[in-house]
Amino acid sequence: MFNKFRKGHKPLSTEYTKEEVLQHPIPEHVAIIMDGNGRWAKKRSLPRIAGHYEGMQVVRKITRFANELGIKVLTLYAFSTENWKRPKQEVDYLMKLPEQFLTTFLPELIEENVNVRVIGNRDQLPEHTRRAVEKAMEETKHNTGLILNFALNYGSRRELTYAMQEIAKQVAKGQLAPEEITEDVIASYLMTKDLKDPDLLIRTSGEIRLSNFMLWQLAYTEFWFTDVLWPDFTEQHLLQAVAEFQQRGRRFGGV
Ligand code: V07
Repeated sequence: MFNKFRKGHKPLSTEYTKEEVLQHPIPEHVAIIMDGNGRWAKKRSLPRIAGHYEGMQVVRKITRFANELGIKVLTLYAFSTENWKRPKQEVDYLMKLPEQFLTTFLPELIEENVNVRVIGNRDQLPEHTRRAVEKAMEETKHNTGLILNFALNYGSRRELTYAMQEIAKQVAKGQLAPEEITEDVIASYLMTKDLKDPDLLIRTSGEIRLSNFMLWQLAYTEFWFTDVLWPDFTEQHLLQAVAEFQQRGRRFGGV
């Protein structure tokens, strides 16, 4: 209580240990908007792509730790449908990261029983990127450990639009009555159909918005925002997010 604040006015947040956090229920599905890679690089007078590279190393580190904590699904927003508007050379570099990540880390992810998945439109990806992610999905599809789910060329409105088109086709064919369109039916047309909704959403880098990420799936999710830039994100930050999640009462609109 008395030392909750430093001499200045920066809140001194509590450090948590893994053991402490493991004494309470762990969120099953954690989703992360990994923002701040470009800003991290700019602060160091490095090109933006250096920030993306560093961010990729943090993905590996946090994946390992999430698995250790017993998190079942980790969804990472790697590339949005809006990210194509960035300079071509940055997009070209970003499209090499899935391969680079998988070339470096797939053997150890397999060793750790990780199941790699991708949500998003793969058809618009460069051939080399699509092949790398499809190979990883194929090689890990029977793994029963952490589901490492990358949102790659993902946009939530695009996902919902596509779902509505598919449902409308069923209705037009007379195979589905409008009254039969339930929440469960809609969820079954989304790219996350095999996953439970996220329990916890983390966004780094101080932006307090969703940026077209999992709009349907985040309806009851707890949000945790931090000013920390993604390349500076550590295991301790994840522990902090999970610990605060554990302290919040979740009532699903009930009492
Ligand atoms: C990307 C690194 C993390 C920070 C955010 C932007 C840059 C890992 C992947 C990836 C994607 C699919 C896959 C395996 C790895 C990735 C992109 C960007 C486009 F199957 N990191 N990372 N993909 N960054």
